[in-house]
Amino acid sequence: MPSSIDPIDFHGQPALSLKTHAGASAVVLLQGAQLVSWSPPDRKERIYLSERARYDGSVAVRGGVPVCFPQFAAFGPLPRHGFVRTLPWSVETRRNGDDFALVTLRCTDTDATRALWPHAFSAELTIGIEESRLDMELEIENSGSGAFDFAAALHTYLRVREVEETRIEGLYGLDYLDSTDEGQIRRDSGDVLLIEAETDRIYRDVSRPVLVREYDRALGINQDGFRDVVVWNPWEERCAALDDMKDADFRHMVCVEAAIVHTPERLEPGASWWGRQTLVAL
Ligand code: TA6
Repeated sequence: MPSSIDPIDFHGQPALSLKTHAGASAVVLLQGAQLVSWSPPDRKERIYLSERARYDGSVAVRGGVPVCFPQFAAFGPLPRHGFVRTLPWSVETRRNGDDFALVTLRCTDTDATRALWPHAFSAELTIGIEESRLDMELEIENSGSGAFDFAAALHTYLRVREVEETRIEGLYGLDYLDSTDEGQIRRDSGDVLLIEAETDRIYRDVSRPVLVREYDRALGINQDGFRDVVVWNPWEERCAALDDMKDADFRHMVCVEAAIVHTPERLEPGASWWGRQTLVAL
């Protein structure tokens, strides 16, 4: 079977199903251009998606890879994580060859977005799968007549078998903002990050790959253009307070996000920026 890209219905929402000859697959919702599933050729799912996620368009789907833009979290006056994660995106490009499948989705400003944030922009997300690799590239263009500043993230929810047995490597010596402790700036001093409590860290200026190791598999994560890495797990209490996540699900996920948060990016009229996150199943 050659690789393919097909429109599907995913919990009542329009989506695209990508498959490669080698057996890798991915599903991308048109709402938010949100990737909700990715498995490499071993067909083992690598992305966490909540069984209680809501698909009525009123909130972002819990899990997958929400796109955050032009604001991250509650660092500003806009809705949490900005507004593009709940907007309908259009399909711009689909390409597939023997061993890859790639789609580009796009969204632009509307009357509703300009009422919240008075700027003209276009956002394009290109998602590609090939062998054991997933690439997600976000491009933002300033299509208006004034400069703007923005924050952005690919808020990647990874599926792990048991979060307490997961080791995150590559963040040693880096400064991070600790959102669980009033935004204190701290320095990571362990060679491995273990998730054993609520964790919400925004690491600054990350230029090395991050490795997420489980006992019998690992995931390499690389990023370009994005400067920061966010690591999030809500742990027991906060997870129980989320009505779109099962109480015990904090054990089976950890977010490792490619982000621009510490220093927002400035875009002059006509200019564009891009950032990419690459996941490689090992
Ligand atoms: O990226 C971490 C974070 O900003 C956390 O603070 C946490 O709240 C999470 O994102 C999820 O945010 P959401 O608005 O999707 O519930």
